[in-house]
Amino acid sequence: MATEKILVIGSSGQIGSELVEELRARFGDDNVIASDIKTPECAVHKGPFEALDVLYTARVLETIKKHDVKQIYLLAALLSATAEQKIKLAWHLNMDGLINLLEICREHKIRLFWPSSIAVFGPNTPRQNTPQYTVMDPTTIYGISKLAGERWCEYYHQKFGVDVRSLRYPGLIGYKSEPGGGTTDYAVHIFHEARKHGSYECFLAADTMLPMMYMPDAIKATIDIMDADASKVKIRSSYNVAAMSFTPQQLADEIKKHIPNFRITYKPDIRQEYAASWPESMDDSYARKDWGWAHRYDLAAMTKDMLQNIHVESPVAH
Ligand code: NAD
Ligand code: AKB
Repeated sequence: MATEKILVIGSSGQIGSELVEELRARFGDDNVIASDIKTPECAVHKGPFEALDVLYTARVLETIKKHDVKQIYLLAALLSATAEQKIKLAWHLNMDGLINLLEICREHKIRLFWPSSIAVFGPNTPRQNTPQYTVMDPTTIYGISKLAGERWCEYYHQKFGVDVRSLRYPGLIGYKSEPGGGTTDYAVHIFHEARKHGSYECFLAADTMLPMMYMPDAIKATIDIMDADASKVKIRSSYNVAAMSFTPQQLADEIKKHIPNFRITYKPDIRQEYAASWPESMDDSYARKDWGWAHRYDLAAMTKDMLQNIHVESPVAH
């Protein structure tokens, strides 16, 4: 049977650039169409690329038809910190982008992956071992758009049978790509600054515990849920997935095991407020039970791998 054609929308971003690389390794370069409003800088994009604005429905449809696309990963969005600065654009992109795609996937029977976030939770959510089903009262426009998006996904699945699959990603950490304007970005920047300057000024407070995941695990979770038998994907809003939780201080202590003179200082900014409303750790037992989710990297393994792969000349540093 021929491999289904896959379209990744938002492929030049932190997740997209690594997801495209892995999808192409698994399914072949020509079967994975990268697309973004921004031209890719990454050498990874050796296969097909389409310049595409997800809000321009006619162009999305033209691309789908041109390549006979059967699966879409929709990654185009504004993340928490950027979204707070551009609330109307964030709502427009994060909501209308999704709704356009749900409608297209309904009409053309396309399987859709759309990521949610730990930002769907809020100050009245239990913060430790946050359950799959619990109070959700997000305080950021990003979190509000993700929560509304989850409801749209479930609605389109229930009413129209759209095969939409979703994960509530925690903060994602990787060395290959730059994070795109989120609150958890410190956990990437810290490694580049540690290598480059031996020090880092953190925009979150020392004891801010957040759920995090190493990018190889996030990519694996994403492809695993898309490849799972439909009967196993029982939750069509979005699944909690987890790997590790740590504070900036704990991450700095782990980095010091490799770079003993590393120094961290703290200057919390507005992002501290967003982080303080999010979970500290997540209960992901539904994902583990339903479709076999399992993470590989904990704090020690992730830190070791990040530092092995980041060199002084690596481009990501803030
Ligand atoms: P990113 O900002 O790095 O990448 C988003 C990409 O979308 C960018 O390349 C951007 O150019 C593109 N884009 C923006 N507007 C577009 C448009 N109109 N049309 C087409 N492309 C457009 O974000 P990311 O970190 O890769 O996140 C991808 C998804 O995962 C988002 O939905 C985000 O909310 C979600 N997520 C990410 C994290 C994380 O830690 N990175 C955590 C939770 C959820
Ligand atoms: C952000 O910080 O905005 C993202 C997320 C947790 O959704 N990394």
